[in-house]
Amino acid sequence: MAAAHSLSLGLDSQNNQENGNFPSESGIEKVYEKKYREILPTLPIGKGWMTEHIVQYQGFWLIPDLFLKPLWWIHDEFKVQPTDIFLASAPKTGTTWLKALMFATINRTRYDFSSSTSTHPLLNSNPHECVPFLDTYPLQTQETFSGLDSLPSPRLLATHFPFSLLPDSMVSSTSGCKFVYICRDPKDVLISNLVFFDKLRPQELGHLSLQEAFELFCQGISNFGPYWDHVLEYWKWSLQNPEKILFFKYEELKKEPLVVVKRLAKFLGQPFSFEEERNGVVQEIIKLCSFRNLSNLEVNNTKTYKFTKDVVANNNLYFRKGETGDSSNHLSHEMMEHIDKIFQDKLSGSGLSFGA
Ligand code: PAP
Repeated sequence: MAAAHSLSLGLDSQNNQENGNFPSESGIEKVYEKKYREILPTLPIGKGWMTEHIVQYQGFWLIPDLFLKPLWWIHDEFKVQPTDIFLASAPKTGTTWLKALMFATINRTRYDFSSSTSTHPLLNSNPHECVPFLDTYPLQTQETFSGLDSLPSPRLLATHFPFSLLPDSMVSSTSGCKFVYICRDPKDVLISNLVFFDKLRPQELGHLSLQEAFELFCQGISNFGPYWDHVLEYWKWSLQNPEKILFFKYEELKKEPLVVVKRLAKFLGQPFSFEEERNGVVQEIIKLCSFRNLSNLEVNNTKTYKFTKDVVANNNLYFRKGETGDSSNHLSHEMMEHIDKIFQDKLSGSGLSFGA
């Protein structure tokens, strides 16, 4: 996979600097420029899904100019608070849905969400507005991490970074903070990734075909992939630290949302009271965060969600079908079997499996 590297592959951070992708006052572009230029040429290159190329950094595939400097910055500058709650996930596994559910659950006494005059943020904002991504925060907001200090406690933050790339300050058992991880059947993850990133892929790069995406995915080359390693690392961590990380599948949430949301609230230290359950609060939260409700939001334009500095995501981008098993409408029987086989092998002996 490794290939002759060139800084003229659209990965040139000089462009970012000129585009002002990083907060100028932080000096991040200067602080990490030397390191970036030294490390970049040493990294294996693979075909990108949204960009021309992605690089393999410490075992995982990342879009370098979007994620390398921010990763280093997180390590050096991000100050964890013991009450922080992190949503961790690989892309297209249910992050948006879980962001909404966690935000609604944690803030259920703060915002009224059932009356017709409700001003609940989830009624006019994309869930990505309500729960920021740590990974892209500096790029999206042009702010330093101190901007996150104004979030009410507990802060809800999200990351697509794999477990092994996170700083000790976040994952150490003494840090106090908690993690919730969601994963999803790899076949559906592949299709959801392909459709999503194809929409963000610059026209001049042409489309990524289903066959290409399938082959890349099976080689582990996807954003924040290999997907199996992303899942396995968090899975193993959850077995060792069940009080620190709650691990579940998108499919479980689809099948039994009531059970999962109650488990979530309990894990986050805010279990639903008997009265709340009797009054249907859990059902209200599930309804507020349903695919139907979130995908039909009249998102407040003044708070349009930025995917990166240049890409302003519209609300619909994050809602396609929201079903389990849709990949069978796209993948051949052989492709599905092949992916199932890879994941059976990779997850073998771990106690985790995806329904084949
Ligand atoms: P992200 O990594 O860009 O944040 P993420 O939210 O993890 O994406 O995944 C998007 C998937 O979740 C989409 O799946 P699909 O492509 O198979 O349709 C999206 O439709 C689905 N999704 C988003 N919101 C919901 C929801 N409320 N209920 C069920 N599925 C949802």
